[in-house]
Amino acid sequence: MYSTDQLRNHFTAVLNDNWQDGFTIPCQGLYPFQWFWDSGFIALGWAHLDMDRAKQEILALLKGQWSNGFIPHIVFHNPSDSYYPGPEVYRADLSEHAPEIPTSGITQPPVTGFVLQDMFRISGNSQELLFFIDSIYDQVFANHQYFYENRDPNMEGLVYICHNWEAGTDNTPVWDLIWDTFSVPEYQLNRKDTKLIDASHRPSDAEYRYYIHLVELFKSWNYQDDLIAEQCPFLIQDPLFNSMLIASNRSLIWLGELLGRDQQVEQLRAWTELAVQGMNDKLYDPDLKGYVYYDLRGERKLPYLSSSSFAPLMAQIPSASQADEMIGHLCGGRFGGKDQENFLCASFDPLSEWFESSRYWRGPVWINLNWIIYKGLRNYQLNTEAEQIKKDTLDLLTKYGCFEYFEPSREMNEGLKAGYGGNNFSWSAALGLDLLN
Ligand code: 9YW
Repeated sequence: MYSTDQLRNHFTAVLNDNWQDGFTIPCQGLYPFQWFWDSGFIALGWAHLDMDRAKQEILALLKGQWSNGFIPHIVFHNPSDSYYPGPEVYRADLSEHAPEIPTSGITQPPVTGFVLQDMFRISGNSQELLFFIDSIYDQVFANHQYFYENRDPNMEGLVYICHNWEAGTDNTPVWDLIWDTFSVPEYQLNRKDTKLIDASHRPSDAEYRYYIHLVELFKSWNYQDDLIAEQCPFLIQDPLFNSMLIASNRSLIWLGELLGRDQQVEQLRAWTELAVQGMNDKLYDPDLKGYVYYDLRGERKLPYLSSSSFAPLMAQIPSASQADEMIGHLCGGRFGGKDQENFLCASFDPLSEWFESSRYWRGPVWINLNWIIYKGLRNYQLNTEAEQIKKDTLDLLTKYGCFEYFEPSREMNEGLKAGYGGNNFSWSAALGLDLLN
């Protein structure tokens, strides 16, 4: 057990070790570049320690932004052969919008907007930080504009993701239902992750072939959004992704008002209003009492609960009564367990036959989702549940260290190694720091 000071020192050491020249890698070996949503969570950690590094983190991400506003999920700042698939697989240069610096060609949940508002709060509302935010506001706005103008073909306020890696929750069991709708060639994979991490804690090769196949399709279409919308077999409206976009809209509105950006604020308000309505009309499942995915290609709801089902709380999307229904799953519910035998919050419904407690996004607890849910519960003054998830998060980090993901069962945790994936993982440290402050 660590004391709070030791824990803070440990989190700080992890971030310092993972800092490269101007940005932070998620984890040594496993993830040697800069990832989109990682960079946001990591910037929050830096904001508590060194605001200049937090700013550099955001600027480094924006170096990878495409001319159409798109922000890729990986910016390959430096060469490394410890990760697959690298820039030579993505071939982002096939797009007329790609920048000079090599990037991937898919995106991730857009967290930058709300991270900037949090950085401003952590800075004590510093005028200098507001100047910084003003200097990059147009770029972050352009990213939201890209989403609403290119990824909402039915004008419902809900944007789609076209690749499982865009979700951030790479192999949630729900994607299996999509993989069942098409087949893919026997690609030769060059995986590095399974050489570094126990393969039983990672997605299977069969799943990776689907991931690579989607990238091959995008390349054959030169990453043109209209062709992706018309033909991609994976086209999903994701409650987590849309919640991050809406939470960021709200922050850009708040910051935009301070900065006198009336037109952009008006546009953001219009997107947000439609988006909240879309989330509640289409993605809330009253029987399951949570938000679920919608498969646009198959025109069907995918009615399964995961930790993503609770993310809308952070973007203030549910009504107070919906929020009350949703939290029935946490303390004493299917996620926490009748006697709270699970740490909050498993990444997939622990009572589902598809739940796997140690495999990546099929069950383990992830610190960033816990942080998102904690923030959401606080928005609704659901303090008992908020304190439980905060305690569970810090307990896991204290007991096992800054792992990438964790075993949800408390019983299995006793005496066993229950931190999985990469160790000294940046967002686990950064968000741990944020929770301690
Ligand atoms: C991959 C970097 C990324 C995260 C994702 C997580 C994992 C694997 O690691 O993705 O190869 O990109 O699922 O959310 O951003 O930490």
